[in-house]
Amino acid sequence: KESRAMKFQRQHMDPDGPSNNSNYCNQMMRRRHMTEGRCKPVNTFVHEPLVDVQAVCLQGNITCKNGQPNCHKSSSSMKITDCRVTRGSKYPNCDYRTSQKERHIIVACEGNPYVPVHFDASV
Ligand code: UM3
Repeated sequence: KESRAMKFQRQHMDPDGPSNNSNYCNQMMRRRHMTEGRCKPVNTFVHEPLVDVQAVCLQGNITCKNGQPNCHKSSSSMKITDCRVTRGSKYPNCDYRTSQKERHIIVACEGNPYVPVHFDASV
């Protein structure tokens, strides 16, 4: 079974990206299985080495949007791509807008080793 840590990597890690093309999200959201059953409305890919994203779990500790205490904000800004489903997108034809950004990321971490399991926000 897929662990929460592996699910985070599938949904949010793309260290070698982004290909700077407006179809990035349409392709990646499908390739990473986030368009099965429904179109996942919002999803962020991080274009930094896995070790650098895992290290965020040791950086500034903050409260998550859901009130849990285990969120962490990256001390540096990171290259990310936000994917947001378009108005007019109709399952199973999931259509996304691709936006490249440089932001501090906020992730929730769990376990031993203490690793990212959820992407909370970018700021
Ligand atoms: N989400 C992002 N980026 C944002 C905001 C939300 O990827 O800037 C995703 C993460 C959550 C989902 O999925 O929206 C619901 O909050 P996850 O827990 O599987 O990471």
